[in-house]
Amino acid sequence: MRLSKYFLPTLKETPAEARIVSHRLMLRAGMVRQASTGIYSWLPLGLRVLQKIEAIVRDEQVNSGAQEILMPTIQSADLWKESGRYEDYGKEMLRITDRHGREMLYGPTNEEQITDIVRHAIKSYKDLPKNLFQIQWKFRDEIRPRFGVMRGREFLMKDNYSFDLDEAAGRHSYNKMFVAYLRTFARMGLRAIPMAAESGPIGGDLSHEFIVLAATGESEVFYHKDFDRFDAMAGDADYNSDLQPVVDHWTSLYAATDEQHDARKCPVPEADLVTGRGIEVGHVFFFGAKYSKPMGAVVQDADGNTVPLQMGSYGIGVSRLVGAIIEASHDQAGIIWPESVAPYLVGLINLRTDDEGCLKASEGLYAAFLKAGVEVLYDDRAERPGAKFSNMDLIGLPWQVTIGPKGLEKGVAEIKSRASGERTELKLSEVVKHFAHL
Ligand code: P5A
Repeated sequence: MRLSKYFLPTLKETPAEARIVSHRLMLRAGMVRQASTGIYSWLPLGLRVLQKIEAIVRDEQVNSGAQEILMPTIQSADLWKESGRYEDYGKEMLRITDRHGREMLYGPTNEEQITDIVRHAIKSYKDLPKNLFQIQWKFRDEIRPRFGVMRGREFLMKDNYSFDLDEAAGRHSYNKMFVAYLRTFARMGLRAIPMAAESGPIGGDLSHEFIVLAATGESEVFYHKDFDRFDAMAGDADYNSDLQPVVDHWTSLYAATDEQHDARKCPVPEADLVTGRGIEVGHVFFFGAKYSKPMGAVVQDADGNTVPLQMGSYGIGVSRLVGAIIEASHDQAGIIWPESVAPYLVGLINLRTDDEGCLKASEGLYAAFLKAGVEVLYDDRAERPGAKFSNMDLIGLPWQVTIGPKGLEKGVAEIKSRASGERTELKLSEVVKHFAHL
């Protein structure tokens, strides 16, 4: 993409309404624009990141054996009356009446809707287990929408739902998601710590939140200092094997959010306890028959008995992750995207559009990048070098490739790593090959 043509409405000033760094940087880098309180439009640069995150989430869901579906955003209130949650959900639910006076709602989550689908389709233990996921917009009329996309009213969630015959099988499905979440967040360069959590309006008595540590996180968190020595990956555990040891390993050390933590009962001596802040990027629940029983989602077991399905639900805040990744990875100059979610891998900068040699070399490189399938944003604008550099630093692409008259005399381009700031030179003929291999 040529920057001269790109719709990238960056801001010079720091917007006054943005209180945390990710919100400020997303507005300044032209990634999103607020439409109304807690509701955002995604502009080209922001949407690319959102889609990269979505792709990783999807890939890890599919790897774990889950199947993708897409449910509507608007639901009928009738289903929620069946489960008993219609009244309980309170003001956070956006309620709508259609032209026939029917009560509808914009889904804040989809337990009822998926239970309705499954109760009509699954009748026998032979059809189990099943795990269905979607990546779909949700609406929660949050009392305090804030921090940009981190606590929005409309937000993108990956939600999935597992269906099993008995509790042991349900627990295995829960463990699979636990492992899938560890892998998902690690691929985005995040360290997410699973913490025992309250299940709140979703229900059930087994639940973990996945928390990314960040100074600006909404939750106060308490965890054992040895977490710092845990490696980020969940290993290469096979999804068909017993995953309880992996889950036990990750839950062996104390970790709790302020909702759960009680200083008087905390088993960790003060000297070993770290207090910090965190962002909840995922939340998993096992709630057995909470929805299947009142909604009549039952199957026949091997002995011909009718039993309610054992269910769990699992959420990842896809749009929240865009903010969380920025909170975890930025500096004074702007965003530092991990390669896996970067909107483009390379920012190509032509320092002198008025110099024929620079123009020719830059255009040549740009064409070669495109041919090699390297994602590149090409600053071909007639701007000052300083403005170009600060713009590239702000939007945070992992690599900057600069063409200038001095380098060209030696036949080289300058390569800068956004993360380390380290600069090297590469022969022009080597540049595309170098990035095509990353
Ligand atoms: C699990 C999937 C659920 O809704 N039902 C379906 C369960 N869980 S949850 O914890 O309430 O939400 C899952 C994740 O969604 C993100 N999230 C939000 N992101 C942005 N703005 C919000 N207002 C918001 N609320 C929830 C979080 O990442 C949460 O872990």
